[in-house]
Amino acid sequence: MMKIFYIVLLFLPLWSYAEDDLVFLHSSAAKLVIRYHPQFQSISSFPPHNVFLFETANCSYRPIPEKHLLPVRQLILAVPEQARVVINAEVGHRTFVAANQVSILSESRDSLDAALFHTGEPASETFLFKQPAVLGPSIRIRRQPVRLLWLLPVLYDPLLKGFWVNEEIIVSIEMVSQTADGLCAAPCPSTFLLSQSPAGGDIPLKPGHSPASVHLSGAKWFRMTTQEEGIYRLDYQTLLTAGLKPADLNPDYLHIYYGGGEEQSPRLDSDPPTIGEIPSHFDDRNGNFVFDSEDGLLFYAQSVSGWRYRDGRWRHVMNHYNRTNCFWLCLKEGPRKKMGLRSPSLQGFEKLPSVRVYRDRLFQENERTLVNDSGLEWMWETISQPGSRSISFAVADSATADSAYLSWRIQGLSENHHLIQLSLNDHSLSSYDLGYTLGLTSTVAFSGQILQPINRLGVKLFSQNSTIGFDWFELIYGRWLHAEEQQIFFYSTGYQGWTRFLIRGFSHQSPAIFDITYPDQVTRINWSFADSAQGLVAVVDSLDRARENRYLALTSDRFHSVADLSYVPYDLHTHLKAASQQADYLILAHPSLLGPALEKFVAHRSRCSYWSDQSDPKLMVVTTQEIYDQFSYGLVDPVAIRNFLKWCFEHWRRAPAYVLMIGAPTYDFKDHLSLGKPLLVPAYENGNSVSDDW
Ligand SMILES: [Ca+2]
Ligand SMILES: [Ca+2]
Repeated sequence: MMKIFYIVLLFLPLWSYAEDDLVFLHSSAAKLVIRYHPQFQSISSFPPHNVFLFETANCSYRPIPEKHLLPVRQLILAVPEQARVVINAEVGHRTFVAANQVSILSESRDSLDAALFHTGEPASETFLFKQPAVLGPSIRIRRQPVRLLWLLPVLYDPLLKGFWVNEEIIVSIEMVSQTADGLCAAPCPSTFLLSQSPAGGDIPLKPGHSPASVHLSGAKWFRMTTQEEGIYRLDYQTLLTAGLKPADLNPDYLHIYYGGGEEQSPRLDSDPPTIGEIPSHFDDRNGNFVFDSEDGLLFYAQSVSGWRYRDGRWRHVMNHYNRTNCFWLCLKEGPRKKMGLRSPSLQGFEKLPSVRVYRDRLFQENERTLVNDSGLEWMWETISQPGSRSISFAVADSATADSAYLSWRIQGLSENHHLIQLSLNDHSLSSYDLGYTLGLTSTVAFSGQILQPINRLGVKLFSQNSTIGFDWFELIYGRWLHAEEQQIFFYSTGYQGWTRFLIRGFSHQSPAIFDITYPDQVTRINWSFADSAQGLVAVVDSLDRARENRYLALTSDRFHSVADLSYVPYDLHTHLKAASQQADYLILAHPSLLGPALEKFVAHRSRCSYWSDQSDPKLMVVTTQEIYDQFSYGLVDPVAIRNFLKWCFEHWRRAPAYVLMIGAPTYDFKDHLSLGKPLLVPAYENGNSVSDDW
């Protein structure tokens, strides 16, 4: 049966005073999107060091001389008993006013909680000033169940001790049906009846698409491959190519998931991998909450081999099996995880000392020479006695004077003592006596020896008949905050409290700034031009000394586009993991090997004559990609295959008695040797041997 919902909006009481403050951006089946421009009497002229009086007066705009009214908008929504209202509010441009410049008087205790103020700070129990849109409890007006919705133009910031004055609030109001068990089902088809006042009179609606007109039955998954670290923009055309109609999709239903990009632990008792939602930002160019051709969904992508912040320090990790990373688009109902926005007041921060140098980290590991034919141990250089190697690397914008740290790893490759000297640009850094086939990771501090742009790391071996390998190095050094080609990654290492970073080098466009310390907590940061003629950008943030933030500042032309978005025809959480699965004979093949030959083989093996004890033998073909999707979040990993087989034996209704793997392994997983050997089914390397006993 079709349920008809009506959302009735009533504006109380003197609604006619400001008729342009509410704009209906969008209305559709069960959704309404409104843009609210609070009509402050003098929002643009808040002079400093003056006392202002905000008055909470509902949406009454009675002009009172010398009072700056707080134009709280009150809307009334007619909500059927079986419906639930989902509110989502975002604020646009806003201005900061310090609390000591404002005093607040509440006049309307009948419908709004009194905003109790003591010394310029709101009482903790008031909901006012905490979020831009607040939904009141369910009440009845003439037997009609309704909810009150307040749009609040001023938010209190306890950290900065002051108020953000919102010049724009975009609020989406969505009705969803509520089933008996309290879960949210598909949006109910409905019609809007909009009324300006109890006396009637419809507000004309602007024509537009109907995002909620597409019904989603369960989650739909799409795989995305990312090549390098950065901000990716999933655009209209890519969604279209994947078979979606972006304009019909609710942008809130586009969820991005990610598994961490790292190799699985080979331990048998390790926890199964999980994917989690990461924040995204809907780049809605025309602000209509519809995914138009100019719009995009932004998210931050880590690289598979790169920096991770763990246990209070930055570490470089290496994924031995993958060069590219895997992210997921999940289309499902319910609001996606949104990227937060840190928006410190940029006024008054000129007085803070400005930071122009940061500690950068450079990690280089070149995988050129294989040790013992083991795919996991590659060396950059091998050196035999007596001999030396020089390794060149480039450093940009180094700020000298500061001390720097160099860490590296060397590996003994012969049964001798190895006498080694390490130097940087012909200055000796340290000497070692390394025994036999041991490995050594060491760090040395130094200052003043970094050159620009080319540096030479020297490794000299003195001992007779010995062989060593040079594995990797890491350099931590002072570097100027200078964007290269409109992009810079930088760290907050060593700074604390309110800090102002001054970045040079942004020339032709305004950058976007992201805190990318944790991929599941990526946040945008507001900034300002300290000097727009020079492209000097000021980023202000409050820093905790115990946490080394990592930031990415870049212009939009440095955003990467998602090159492939491919539909996955199964649910990532249930497909191969379902307890109802069964197979007697499991065939595990690389997707490129599916085809007539394999089909013929399956038909052949399915004949009952091969199976003395089975009248109905079950053969099943599973691709390596299906296994990766569910057991290593989409990445190539031999541990995923082992863990999948373990899962079959522990959970399936009928576990396979036979497993046939079709494909071939190679120890050159990432094709360092450029031999072009495909990695069809990866094998687990333990030292220099491949084994199934692990
Ligand atoms: Ca749009
Ligand atoms: Ca290596």
